[in-house]
Amino acid sequence: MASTPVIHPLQEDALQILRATFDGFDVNKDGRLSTEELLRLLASLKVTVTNDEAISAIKSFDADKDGALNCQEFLSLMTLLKNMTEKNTTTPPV
Ligand SMILES: [Ca+2]
Ligand SMILES: [Ca+2]
Repeated sequence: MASTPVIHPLQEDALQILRATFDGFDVNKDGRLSTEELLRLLASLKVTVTNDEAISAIKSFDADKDGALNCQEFLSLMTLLKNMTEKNTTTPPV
């Protein structure tokens, strides 16, 4: 109902945003993000990765081994990225 900031990992709202982002950056509309498309998407999120890092990220999440990320694979990647970002801002238990 009320629009709250995204504080929980991947609520339905966040999923919808990510799906829309995926669509927006899938330039050739083949339903997959190539390395180049992923690089542009991450850059728009202010996540700077090298070409090599993008390739290895795709490899790690490429469940069906087609060399690109489909929407489901992309969501897995973004969940991990989000968790990493959140860990950075959380005080680790001593
Ligand atoms: Ca594509
Ligand atoms: Ca794939």
